[in-house]
Amino acid sequence: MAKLGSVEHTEEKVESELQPPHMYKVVLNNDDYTPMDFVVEVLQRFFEKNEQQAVDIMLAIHHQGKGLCGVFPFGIAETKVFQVNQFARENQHPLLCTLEKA
Ligand code: TYC
Repeated sequence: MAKLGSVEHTEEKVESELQPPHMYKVVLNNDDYTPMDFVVEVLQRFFEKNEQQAVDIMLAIHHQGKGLCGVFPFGIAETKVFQVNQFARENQHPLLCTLEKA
């Protein structure tokens, strides 16, 4: 039995210790105003894409409405969303980055 404040470990572990972390998709959404070059820069700067990958993802978003940037544990996904939306606002673009459960 796990006791509060103890380091005791038995086979009766809490579920969170046994399961892999829940993963979240970080998604970019299309809009009519954000320049294509800016979206390509975001994909390279925040999602470690090379230029060809970034252009391909940007065009997929432009034609299909949204696109996958990466899949991360919640804390990392949340931070990426915050940083991308902050970077877009700082540059006066309406680009919207969102989270979806994977
Ligand atoms: N649709 C935008 C344009 O024509 C380009 C764009 C692509 C915007 C992807 C957002 O997530 C986006 N300038």
